[in-house]
This record gives sequence, structure tokens and C-alpha cells, in this order.
Amino acid sequence: MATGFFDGIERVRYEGADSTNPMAYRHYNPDEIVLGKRMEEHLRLAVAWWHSFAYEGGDPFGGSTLVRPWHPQDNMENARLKVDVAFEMFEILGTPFFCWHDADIRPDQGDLAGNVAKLDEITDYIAEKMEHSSTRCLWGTANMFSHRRWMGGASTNPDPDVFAFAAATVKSCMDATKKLGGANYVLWGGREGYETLLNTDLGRELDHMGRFLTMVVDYKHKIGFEGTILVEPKPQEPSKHQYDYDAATCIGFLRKYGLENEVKLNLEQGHAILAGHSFEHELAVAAADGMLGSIDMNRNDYQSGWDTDQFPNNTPEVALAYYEVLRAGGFATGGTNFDARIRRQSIDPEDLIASHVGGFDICARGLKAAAAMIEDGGLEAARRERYAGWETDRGKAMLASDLESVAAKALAEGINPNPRSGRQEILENYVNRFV
Ligand code: XUL
Ligand code: CO
Repeated sequence: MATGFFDGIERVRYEGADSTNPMAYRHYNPDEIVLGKRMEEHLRLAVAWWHSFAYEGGDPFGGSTLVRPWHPQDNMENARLKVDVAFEMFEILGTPFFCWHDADIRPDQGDLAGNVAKLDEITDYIAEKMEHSSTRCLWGTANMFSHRRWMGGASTNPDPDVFAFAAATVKSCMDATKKLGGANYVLWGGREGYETLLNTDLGRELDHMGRFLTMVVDYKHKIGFEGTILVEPKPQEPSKHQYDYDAATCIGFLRKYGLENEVKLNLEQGHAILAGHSFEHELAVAAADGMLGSIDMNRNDYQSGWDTDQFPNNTPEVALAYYEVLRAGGFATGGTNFDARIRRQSIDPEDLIASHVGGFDICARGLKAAAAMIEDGGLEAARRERYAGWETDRGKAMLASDLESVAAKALAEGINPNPRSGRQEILENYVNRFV
């Protein structure tokens, strides 16, 4: 039976770029073939349970603005209603995937056994819903940052009992993700970092985090979970410093603990900005090491300096991001999760749908622009040209040589390299033809 929450809102359809209907897709056309594959299969778009259904509109200065029939979120009846509404929204949008934290879907019981039992119960209900839906689970994760027990970290907490609570929580979330057929399991270390070095044994905490992740990987193999384990970099907020600072830091961490072939990265646009990088930089760093797993798509306000988790709406940024994804061969188990929320004044059910319509559309537009650049080949040709010297026998032999021999040859040949233009503006103009 319908909940009535989205009464009056029709299923969103693709109407083409000329449509002026604000509740229609102008670019997101799931069946459109892009580089030989359906658009839906390229993008693998996912709705985030925490922003779309659990977020109540609070900010550091004020509480709830989004009044929903499933509030307060402290009992199973409301948790089930929230599931019903979620699947109605998935249907309206034609969403291929969703993502969740345990805390988004089950009411907090205040104790471990209660939380695990309620998670099991609500994920049984979600699994039932999935039998009548084509929407799948992209990933599950554990919220180990909101409750006060996590204030000093989860796996990096100085108290071994908190480590144990975290281990039991992640185990239950991995079990639930497997039950729901999840394609990935994500770990974002919200409190894995420090507020002050004065009370922190940084080396020990990193070792504990490495050990924890190794236990997660071992458990994945034990239960035969076929999804990918992903870690999500973020430099700060909520902690002053977080250990999973950015893609490069995470890759170094994974290598140190021997996990580089087991774990990939879930990269987020807003987190890249907080780390002082562009999103495409983070994606390129991960791709260069074969660790680009999945993305959290959103946008930060460039003035505020906070992680504002807005819906993306900037075509050039999104196009350059998908360009890196396509260059890396596209998503395998990963996808595009909207780690994005409506603003606290956007209180109508219609706002919730419209935000996703815009998000789906901008990703589709970015993907098409990226695909057109790949097909045209202009950037790759320019890159090939720039590094052509390294494809010659001379270039290859040098890399296999040693410092003394290279120096002797350089002197003997009397080389005097001629600087060549990096052609940056020409390439920027080129990109502007597509976006
Ligand atoms: C927080 C954030 C998280 C993770 C999942 O900044 O990005 O929502 O994506 O825990
Ligand atoms: Co995220």
C-alpha cells in the first residue's frame, strides 16, 4: 500500500534536452548507448539513505526542519515506513542502486546486541522489498562516528572495548550487505584521526586501523562476500585530522599493511576539495595505482570551507571526473553514490525528487561529454605527443640504464633540450567544446 508521501508526483521520465518539465530527465536516458554500453550501466547511480531519508535538516545552529511522517526515527514502525517511502522514491526516479549505514535504517537500541538484532530485522524487510523492485544495493557501511562511544575513534580508539564494539558492528553490517546482495562494502573513518597530538599515539592508532582492516578483509573471504572493500578518504571534519587524508595517503596506508590488492577507494568530490585537490586529481591518483573503486558524487560550497554535501551541478567538473573514470576503464563493482543532501529549507517531498533529477541529469551530461572527448581522442593524442620521446628506443634504454651512464651519454652527445609548450590553454579550450 502506498504511503502517500509522494502523492501527486509521477514517475520521472526522459524527455530529451529540449524538455522544460522540471520533473523530467533531459540527459539521463538509461538505455542510451555510450561507448558501447548502456548509460545506466556506466553511471550506476545510487541514492544515499542517510541524506535522503535520515537527515532531519539540522545544522550546527539549529535542529530539525524536515518534518517527515517517519520521525522520530527511534522505533521499528517508523523504520519500516522509511523503507516503504525509500522504495517509492526509487521507483519514481528509476534508481538502479541505494547505499546505507546501519544507523540510517535501524533505530539505535543503545547496546550492541539490540543494534545487531534490529539491523537484521530491518534488512530482512529491505530484502523483501527488493524482491518487487529493480533497485539494488551498491554498498553498505557502518556509522561509527555519530554515537558518543565513537568520539575517540572506532578501530583507533584507545579503549580496546570500543575496537571490539566496532568489530562487531562492522561484522553485522558486512553480513547485512551480503544478505542484500551489495556490490561493495565501504569504510569511512569518520573519527579515525585525532583532535590533538598531545593525547594521541599516532603510530599505534595506524597499526590498529591496519589490523582492523585486515580483519575485515579476512572476514570478507571467510563469508564469501564477492563485493569490493572500499575505504573513503577525507582529510578533516569531523576530526581535526583524519588518517584517510586523501587518495595518496590511503594508498600508502594500504601498501604499508599489505592490503593494496584487497581494498580500493571510494572517492568523494567534496572530500577532494577539503584536501586541497580537484576531484579529477583524486581519481587520477587512484587510477594510476589501479585503486579507483567507486565515487561519492556531490559538491561543496567553495566559499564555506565545510563539507556541504550539495548535489552536483557543474558540468565541467563532472565531465572531467567521468573522463578519469572512463580512462580507468569505467566502474567494475563501483558506481556513483549521491552523497548529497537537499538544503534545510528544501522541505517539500518534491524537493527531494527534484534534487535527484538534477543530480542524475548532470552526471549523464558529464558522462556524455567525457565519452565524446574519449571518442574524439584529442586529449589522449596531445598526451601521446607530449611523451612521444619516451616511446623511442633511446628513451626506453635510458630508463633501463643508470645515473653514470646517462650522464656520460648526455655529455658525449652535447644535448641541449629545447623547451616545448605545455599547451594548457589550447587544451582547456578543447575541453570547453565538449562541456
Ligand atoms: C561523510 C561521508 C560519509 C561516507 C559514508 O563525509 O562522506 O557519508 O560516505 O560513511
Ligand atoms: Co561520502
